[in-house]
Amino acid sequence: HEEPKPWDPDHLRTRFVQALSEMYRTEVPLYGKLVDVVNQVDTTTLQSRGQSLNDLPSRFQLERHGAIRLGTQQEMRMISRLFAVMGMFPVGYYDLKMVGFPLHGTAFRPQTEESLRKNPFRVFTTVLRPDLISSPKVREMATSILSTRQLFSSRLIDLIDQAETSALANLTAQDANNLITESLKIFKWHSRSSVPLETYLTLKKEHPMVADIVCFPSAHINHLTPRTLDIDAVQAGMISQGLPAKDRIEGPPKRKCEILLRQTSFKALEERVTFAGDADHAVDGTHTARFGEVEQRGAAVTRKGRELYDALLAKAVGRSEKEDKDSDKVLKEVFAEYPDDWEVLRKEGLVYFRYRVAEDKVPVAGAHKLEESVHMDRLLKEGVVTCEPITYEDFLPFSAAGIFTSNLGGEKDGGTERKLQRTEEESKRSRVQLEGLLGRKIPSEIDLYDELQTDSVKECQAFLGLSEI
Ligand code: OOG
Ligand code: NI
Repeated sequence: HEEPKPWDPDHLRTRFVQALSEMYRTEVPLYGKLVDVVNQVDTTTLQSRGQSLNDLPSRFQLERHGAIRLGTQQEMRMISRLFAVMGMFPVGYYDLKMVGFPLHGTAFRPQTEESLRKNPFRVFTTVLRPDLISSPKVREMATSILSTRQLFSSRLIDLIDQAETSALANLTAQDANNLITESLKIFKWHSRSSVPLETYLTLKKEHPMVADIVCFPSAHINHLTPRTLDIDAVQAGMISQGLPAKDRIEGPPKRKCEILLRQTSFKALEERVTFAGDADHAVDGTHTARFGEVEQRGAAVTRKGRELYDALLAKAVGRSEKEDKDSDKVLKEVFAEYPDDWEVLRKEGLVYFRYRVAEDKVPVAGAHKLEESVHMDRLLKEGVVTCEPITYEDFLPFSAAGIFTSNLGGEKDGGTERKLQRTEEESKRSRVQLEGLLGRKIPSEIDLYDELQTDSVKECQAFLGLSEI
């Protein structure tokens, strides 16, 4: 067993999420409580399957996602360089204008199967789009305040520069420790706002997100989400422990074959903040931004599977608005149309699978040696190849909107449009802008799953010496 090198990106990522989780536990004690509920639920769930926590793949041990909101393009560029050092790269474009927020972004996460297996930590990272702030006065105010913010210490910038340019072997374990410590500062909560209360209120009136982004010296992480095996039980557990849970779970309804992502949260805390004033006239106030979230991850769906999901979700939303019925009941009814059997999901091309040769069955496979091509269905039937659904590693913007909205406490004033909008053409343009900023294409998550599936089929094909599967 070899010690990981201090600058191994997968190792750095794991150390970083461990440190972040510790920091967040002290900052938001309810997060610690939620993690405890998740551990209890997962232990019970596993017991009912005759298993224990140790039977889970190691990636489950500390599986988290976080979210941060940045203010400027420079900040976005720098964070992408930092995340790259930790083996996290942009995947998927999320245009939150679609759900009424003046932000867009991407998820930074590991992209390879191997890195994901070690630790799939991901950060949903958005950046403010001043062009979507409708009031010129507020836009000017926001950009001018942000122009002087220093999110990254000069020490951190040096370390990132070094990690990019010199051989990683030249960097010491101490440098790696410093990288973690300096990085945490970006995500840390500050109870002291960098602006006076009046400025805060003006920005908040425009959009609460704008105030959250602009008024603080850091990009405080606004939630750190654990993954659970049974989100319905966690929801019930949160309620019974008196955590201020949101009233429904976002995403698909409970199914036998879980797909995509189901999420719920507890309401954002109202936190004390001191606002800047003239030297001795600092003013106390509050800010609401940080909340708790938990998720259950299911299978990655294909484009066809995603279209079906989006269509059924829209149908369910439409119906429950019209009929004024319990939305979970409607969701369940509408999703009866979504096949709920792995073999059907596979054959209809709705879900992505990872195929593997069952090596102990290879003598049987030998029987196919001389054949040009064998259909996958036959290999699976004979047990020569096995398959398992690929886990969905990404996000669902409409679920995010549901969670955002439950945390905004129904505030509806302000000029920035908060209604759902169709913005496909525009989205394409803003995506290209973000790609320009990051200096790389943002792969679509679906293309990555597709590649994973295709590669796994090719591996089987090569192993079995077949010309085609
Ligand atoms: C981003 C929310 C997105 C999720 O789970 O969908 C997200 C934010 O609050 O800034 O984390
Ligand atoms: Ni989240």
